[in-house]
Amino acid sequence: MNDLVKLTQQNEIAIITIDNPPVNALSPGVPEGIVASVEAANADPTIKAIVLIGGGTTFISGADIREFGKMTSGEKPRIALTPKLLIIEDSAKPVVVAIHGQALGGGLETAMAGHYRVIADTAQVGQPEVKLGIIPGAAGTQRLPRLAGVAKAVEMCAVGDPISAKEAVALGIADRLIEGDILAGAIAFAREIADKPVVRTRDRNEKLAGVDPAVFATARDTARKTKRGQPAALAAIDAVEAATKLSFEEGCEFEGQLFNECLFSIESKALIYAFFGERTVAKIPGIGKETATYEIKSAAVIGAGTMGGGIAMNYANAGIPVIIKETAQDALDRGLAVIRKNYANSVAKGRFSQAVMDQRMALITPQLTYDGFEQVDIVVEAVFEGMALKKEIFGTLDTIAKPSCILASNTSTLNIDDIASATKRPQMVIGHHFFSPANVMRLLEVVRGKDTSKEVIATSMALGKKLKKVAVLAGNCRGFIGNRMLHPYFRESQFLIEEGATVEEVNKTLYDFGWAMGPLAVSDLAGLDVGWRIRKEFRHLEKPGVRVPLVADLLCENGRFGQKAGCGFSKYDENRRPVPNPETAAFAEQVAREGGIERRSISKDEILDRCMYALINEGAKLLEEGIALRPVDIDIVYLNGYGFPAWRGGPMFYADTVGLKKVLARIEEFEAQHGSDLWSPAPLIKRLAAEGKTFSSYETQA
Ligand code: 3H9
Repeated sequence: MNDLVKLTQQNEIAIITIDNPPVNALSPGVPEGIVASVEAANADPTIKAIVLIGGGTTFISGADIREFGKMTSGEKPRIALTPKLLIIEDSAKPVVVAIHGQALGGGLETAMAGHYRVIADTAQVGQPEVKLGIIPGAAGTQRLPRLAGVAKAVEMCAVGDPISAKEAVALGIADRLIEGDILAGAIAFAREIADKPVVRTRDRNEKLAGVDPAVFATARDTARKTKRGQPAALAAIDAVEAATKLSFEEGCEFEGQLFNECLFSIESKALIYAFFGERTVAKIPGIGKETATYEIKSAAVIGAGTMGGGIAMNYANAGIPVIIKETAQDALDRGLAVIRKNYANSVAKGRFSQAVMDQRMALITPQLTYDGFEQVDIVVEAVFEGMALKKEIFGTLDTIAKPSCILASNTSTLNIDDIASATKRPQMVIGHHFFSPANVMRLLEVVRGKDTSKEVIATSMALGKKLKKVAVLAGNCRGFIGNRMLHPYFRESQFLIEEGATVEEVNKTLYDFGWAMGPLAVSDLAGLDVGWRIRKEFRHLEKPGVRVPLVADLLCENGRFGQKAGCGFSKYDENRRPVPNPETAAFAEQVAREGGIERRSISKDEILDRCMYALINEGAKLLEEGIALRPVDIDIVYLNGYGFPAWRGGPMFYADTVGLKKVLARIEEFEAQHGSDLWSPAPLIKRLAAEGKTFSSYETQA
């Protein structure tokens, strides 16, 4: 029919195949090709039924997301998919949709416009639009409740997670589960139903009646909590509710209005930016697809603490056998017990079976020696942050590991080149900075040293994907991307309490902005002693006369190490709920008194700007230094490792939405008040602001 959609025939069955790799998105030409094929099949008297299928590995992954930006910029009119789907649904000959891989968003909407759906047992279907800050825009909110029932449609449209083929059949979204060849199964099904009268999904109203209004109220409550700041979730619920109150046509009209409002929102722009950003960070300038990679078939982790155990789980989850080494039996036993407990929790929650847990546990070999290290393809060191110990370990590894073995350190702050200097193969040494809990958090900072080879970097990025992480490449500096930026952000949060803000005000302001937790709450959770230990190690680098935050140190000196001690910036009750800690206020007053700091009441705006602009200013410096390749790398680090709200796109995207001129003006105000050592504006911000540009216009210098 066109380059993207082919019409072929097997006896009395027409086969429409979408051929738009890699994921058969509904790019311009695809919906038109499907419609033209349906019309041609209807006009052909030899055809009795139609099969619609995706070529390659999947059905349709949804609308072409790249088109949305063109629509909001006015370059293109809004995609009008709904009327095209009506033509499919109005086909006089039955349309059987064959789903393999994924039917997502517009893909599921297209499938639901068919009269029947058969589904491969490994396939998934879903309405993930809410994750892009929009709602289904091609009658998904109207047809899905007619097939799956209202409660499930609300959940699928407001939460956005896909469901399995089995569940799709159980719910009535699909009519038959196919094991084996999906096309053959679809053709056989089409022959069975070819002579039956067609029933349009939009006429199937049985599941819309008698819905308990609590379904919508509960979903709205959940959405307000779990999708804070994201109006699309509430809009999706409104649109599904409309299906129970309005005719199909009116419901589609209402859905269309809400879709438009969402599409033009800043939240949607941010989430779409984040979607493509996750894929952009995998592309490293100068390290193309032609770069050779090492095969990683086995691994070893040194250290069975929280990080080491979590890292070992990642390897086992990916089916890679992993040795986990400790120095003492009791530490090894403790580490293994934690791993076992984590897996058992997942089994109890139904995430996977006991058999899967057994397989994963069997891939983990606990031991106290370096036996077998000569065979593994990668070693990840995850011992505590001390340079001397790390160097000793890397020196030992250098004598044991095979030449092609990658030597990775999970350090969060230490210099990778210094660690590499303990070996005779610095080209094989790299940072693999996982985030706690390492079996849960998606971010992996891959830190390149000055001698790390391209092949080792390419292997690390590919390995990240295999371990189901979002791998972001960072340069070597203290704290790399994430923790280096966090330093001034945390600094300001403490300065604010020294100057008169309360812990609760600081935490709430940043939480209300959208962060998963306020900065002082994060410090308490991570453990104040961690930073205290690092500060002691780096004290010699502090510039005399420059103000440093002191409250956390005072808390640590008094054993207030944060949540684990029941007390840090806040106190924690038996349910780990924070309550104000009067000691913190007293320490803050003491620091202010001794340091000649004036105490005053501080506005929410100042709290937000001081913390956010400290973060952004440091991010700009990282770009200038080449530590971060592109603003999007910083944003993806913050979205996946630090609880930054995805619907704000990340710190650098947020700065663009504020406007760099405004950001710069505020940084200059803070510089005047607090001095250039703390607040000198990044030259990059000055330059971009002067040129009227944004971070998104920044071209990598790599
Ligand atoms: C929608 O449908 C709205 C409707 O209601 C209609 C309104 C009118 N568009 O992720 P991968 C690219 S909204 C354009 O690495 P995987 C992706 O950027 C949409 N491009 O593969 C990448 O490009 P590159 C609702 C897309 O196997 C390449 O394909 N649908 C799209 O790990 C490979 O992707 C969704 O939200 C797209 N829709 O995962 C689904 N999808 O190679 C979004 C992918 O240049 N997609 N690309 O970097 C996904 O969740 C995953 O891509 C998928 C495959 C699970 C499909």
